[in-house]
Amino acid sequence: MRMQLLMQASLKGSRQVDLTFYNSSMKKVVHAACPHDCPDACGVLITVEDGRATRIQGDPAHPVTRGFLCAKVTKYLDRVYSPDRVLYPMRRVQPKGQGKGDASDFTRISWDEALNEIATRLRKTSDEFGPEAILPYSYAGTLGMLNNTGMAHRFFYRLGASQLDRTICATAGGDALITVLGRKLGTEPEQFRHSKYIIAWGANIHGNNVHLWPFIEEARRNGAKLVVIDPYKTRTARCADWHLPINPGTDVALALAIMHVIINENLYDADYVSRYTLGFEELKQRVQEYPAVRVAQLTGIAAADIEKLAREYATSRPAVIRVNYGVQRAQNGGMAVRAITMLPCITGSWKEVGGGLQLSTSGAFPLNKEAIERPDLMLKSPLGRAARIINMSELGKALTQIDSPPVKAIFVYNSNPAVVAPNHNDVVRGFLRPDLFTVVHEQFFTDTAQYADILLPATTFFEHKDLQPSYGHYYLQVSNPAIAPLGECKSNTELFAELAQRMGFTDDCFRQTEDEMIDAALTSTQPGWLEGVTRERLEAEGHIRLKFGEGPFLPYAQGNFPTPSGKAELLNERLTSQGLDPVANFVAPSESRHAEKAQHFPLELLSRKADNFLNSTFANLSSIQKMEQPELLEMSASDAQPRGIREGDWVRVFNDRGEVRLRAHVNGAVQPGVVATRLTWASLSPSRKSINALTSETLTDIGRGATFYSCLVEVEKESS
Ligand SMILES: Nc1nc2c(c(=O)[nH]1)N[C@H]1C(S)=C(S)[C@@H](COP(=O)(O)OP(=O)(O)OC[C@H]3O[C@@H](n4cnc5c(=O)[nH]c(N)nc54)[C@H](O)[C@@H]3O)O[C@H]1N2
Ligand SMILES: Nc1nc2c(c(=O)[nH]1)N[C@H]1C(S)=C(S)[C@@H](COP(=O)(O)OP(=O)(O)OC[C@H]3O[C@@H](n4cnc5c(=O)[nH]c(N)nc54)[C@H](O)[C@@H]3O)O[C@H]1N2
Ligand code: SF4
Ligand SMILES: [Mo]
Repeated sequence: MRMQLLMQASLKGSRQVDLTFYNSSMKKVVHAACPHDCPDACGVLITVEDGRATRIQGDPAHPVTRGFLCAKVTKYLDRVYSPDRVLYPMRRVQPKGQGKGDASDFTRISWDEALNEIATRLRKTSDEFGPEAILPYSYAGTLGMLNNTGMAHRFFYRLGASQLDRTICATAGGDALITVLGRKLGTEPEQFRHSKYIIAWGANIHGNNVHLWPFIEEARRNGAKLVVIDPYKTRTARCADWHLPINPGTDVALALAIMHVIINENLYDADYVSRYTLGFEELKQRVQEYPAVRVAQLTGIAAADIEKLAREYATSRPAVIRVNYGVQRAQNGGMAVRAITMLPCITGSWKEVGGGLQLSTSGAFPLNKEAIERPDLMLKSPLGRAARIINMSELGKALTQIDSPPVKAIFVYNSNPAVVAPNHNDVVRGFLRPDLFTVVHEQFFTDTAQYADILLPATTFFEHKDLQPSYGHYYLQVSNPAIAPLGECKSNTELFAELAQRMGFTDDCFRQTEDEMIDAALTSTQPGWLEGVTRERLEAEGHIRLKFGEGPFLPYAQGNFPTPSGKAELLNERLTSQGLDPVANFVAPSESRHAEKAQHFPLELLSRKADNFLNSTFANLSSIQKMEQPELLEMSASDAQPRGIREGDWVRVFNDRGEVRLRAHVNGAVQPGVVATRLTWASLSPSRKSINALTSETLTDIGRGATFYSCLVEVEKESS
């Protein structure tokens, strides 16, 4: 698939398009798109000289990227050309868990050997145990549409492998948003500059969504107020006008209390509510159970502050909420997002430029997923039906408990489950099973790679082509390859196309080129907002804004909610069948300060993402490590003192699932009762264990998601 490379140079905003080949001696600038799991989906310009990338910069022409990149991707050349890249296929030679846990446990083999061995093992597993004994495990290493799903989905569907329910990040909030709005749409980032009141709700904008920040700064220069609701004092919180440190997992109560004030003080938009919402009377009744005085006790936020927040939010116009996924990593996170999403529906702020709410914009891209993923291929598999579904947030259980059939082969790509999956100790126990055949396709020798039987080298986005949507803005991009693949790296697309041939899958879709796949993704029977968007245009223009008509995008200004009722569903009876409240209510997470378990493990642990890593990605690069201290456990003085813990002491953080070692940092980042640390590679942490040794496989109320932020622990000073 080394095809002609389309290059683009940006000269004072005008773009020149030229065709050339790899290894051209010319200096050229290639347009790509950052595929990492980040709402910003930046437009990227890569300078290539003599076939080697020499510079990376943000595309100045991209209206959200605006010419800059985050600190980690600014250093991307270090990642692409890192001496630690996996460059060749490898086979394990030391028994799992008995070697050094590094590349010396492996020997180099050819692609031919690797693919033959994988095909043979998968066939054997399928014959002996049925194809559902094979489990693909992938998440968001790349969000480029081709390499995120594409050939891999086709391959595993055709094989009849177990389906993976990809719940580890966003299903609680995403599904909850849909219960109110019908679709994952939200305020476009460019409109934030027009807001007068901005709430960052469980949203670490400075760290995780940095391209929204300049729009917020612009709004603030024009008098807007920024409020942050987060149990952790993020950099965003430190820069804000008002930080409300909330007790973890209590946001649903806060949102209901805000609506209590807004409704009882008649601050809602009666006209908008009556025309465009369903269930306002039921909501009105429900919020009476959430007066500010009661909710103050749950949230730790003073009643007067709750009332002030409600009044300011309802009367400042326009007011916008950036709610991010942090809120929905609590057990009751679905209900929290549901209740927060109701706020602009009762104030009517969806009508205003700079109003509304953003959780995700991903529902706006009408790409032809069926054509890219081909779920129909399951019918051609030996099963002849849809395969069973395994929840990725219960990987530990899947590898150690499930039978009929047990998981006998796991194929990991785009993910590092030996770090990111909850209940790490069970996950590792599963990966150590000698009878489990494990394939890992990776760019680096990650913690998960340590458990591979066959390790395969993967390209980075510098080395392959893709189609890049976004979950934080409304621009679609094509990402062009800038350099030839390093070593013997193959993209996910190439790998699964070749493996399909070895398996004897003759379906035409396994022979599609990247360009044909992109064309297929753009051919929708209902192009809607993609009207007129072609690959050729994307290649020529770099990015294209979805076509919503002229002017700012206001999807719900006149209702038009894509829900079954056509209205914003403040009451959703379909929730009742799932045993949930059809409006919204507060149920304390089973791991929170309100739970019985808190008697033994009284501290709420937030194992957050590092601002300069991306989940576990980047954690192994020395130039990036300098910016983070993931070995720290941040805690308040009032929790440290009674435990005899002082700044810099090594501590044991534990619960009934596991323990890790960290170094105490007694600062003002968290309130009493909360401790915080950052996600990093297990092999790079002091106890060589992921922080997820402490988190559980309990699932969220809505969306079967992971509950990383509902986690109780105790901390004690390490005896010296
Ligand atoms: N630099 C960087 N950027 C990233 C990532 C990264 O790892 N690093 N990850 C990417 C990914 S995968 C995602 S999903 C997005 C997610 O981006 P965010 O949703 O912003 O993700 P989190 O960092 O999990 O959570 C945001 C904030 O929620 C807070 N929080 C935790 N519990 C609660 C609670 O109960 N209530 C409230 N109100 N707040 C709470 C956390 O302290 C955190 O500061 O970011 C993406 N961008
Ligand atoms: N304790 C705790 N745990 C968490 C979270 C948390 O906040 N706290 N966050 C959760 C969230 S929101 C998420 S989204 C998940 C993230 O879970 P993952 O999506 O597994 O995230 P990463 O750790 O970034 O691992 C992605 C891996 O994919 C690889 N990769 C990148 N591009 C490619 C490619 O093109 N091909 C192949 N084959 N591989 C590639 C990268 O090198 C990297 O090792 O983690 C979850 N886990
Ligand atoms: S990680 Fe996010 S902010 Fe950084 S370059 Fe990629 S898309 Fe942009
Ligand atoms: Mo995520």
